[in-house]
Amino acid sequence: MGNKALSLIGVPTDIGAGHRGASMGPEALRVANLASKLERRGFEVIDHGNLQGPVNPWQPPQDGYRHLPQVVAWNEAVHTAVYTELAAGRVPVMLGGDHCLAIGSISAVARHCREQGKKLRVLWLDAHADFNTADVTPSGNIHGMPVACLCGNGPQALVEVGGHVPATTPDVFRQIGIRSVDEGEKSLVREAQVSIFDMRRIDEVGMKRTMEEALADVDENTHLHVSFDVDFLDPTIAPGVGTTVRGGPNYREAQLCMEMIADTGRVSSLDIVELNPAFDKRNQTARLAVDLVESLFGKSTLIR
Ligand code: B3U
Ligand code: MN
Ligand code: MN
Repeated sequence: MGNKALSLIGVPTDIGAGHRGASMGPEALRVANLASKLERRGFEVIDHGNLQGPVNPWQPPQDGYRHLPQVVAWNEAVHTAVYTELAAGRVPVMLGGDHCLAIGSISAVARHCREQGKKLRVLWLDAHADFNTADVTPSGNIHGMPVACLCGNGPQALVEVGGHVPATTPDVFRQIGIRSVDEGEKSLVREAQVSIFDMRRIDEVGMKRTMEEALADVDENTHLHVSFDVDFLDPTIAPGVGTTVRGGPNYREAQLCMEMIADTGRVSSLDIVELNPAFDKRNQTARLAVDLVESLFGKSTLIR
């Protein structure tokens, strides 16, 4: 891990989600001692506190989207904050918040990479592909749409966050742990040729080979962004999310996944999203997320 300067950015919103409560995620991660645990690992951590944005009006979808203007406002704030930290040479760590915030964070990372001549890779750890559009979404919830929006397939106001359209392209993504893709969404990911390492693939070849393949073309010039949706994890170990999907990676598989990402030494930005304390028990999912993020930043159980 090259860059040891981390900036925590709280994004306390559930504006894109189907359940209330992810807005409490940032505080749950702080209560689970994220900052001090990373400091103990030799990182310099600045906690910038929480971004602010519109409250959740809890309305039904309009034209296929729930809370579109509010989602835009949150993501503009995220984009600015992330771009500022990257420009200052720091590693932004988003404390979410629902997964719609990835529109702001990844558009900022992509902008930074364009300006710096870096190659962008996004590891999307999730049970879901988050590639829905207004036409195919079963819910209107924008946390099911960020990857599509980032690739230019979404409402103009969201596709334009950060100013460059599209913010990025499907080939930068490597999706891992996927096991819930809606019918219409399946055709879209197929058409866009998104690289998906789904749970069947992980079951068949194991997490080691999966991660070797997902990380194959990461090189010296790569900016690696990790978008960690906590529902990636099996619900038996991570109940504190709004949309649990059974059959996710277990503790050891998740640890190996994080350790292999850490081994690249290229992690340069991170989203921790969809943690929902309203569904959690004694903050156990937040503590697990912190444990895994420590591994992502180089904590190793190996004796070498
Ligand atoms: N694909 C479904 C469910 C969903 C997506 N992301 C989450 N849930 N967390 C949808 O509503 O788009
Ligand atoms: Mn997600
Ligand atoms: Mn998900």
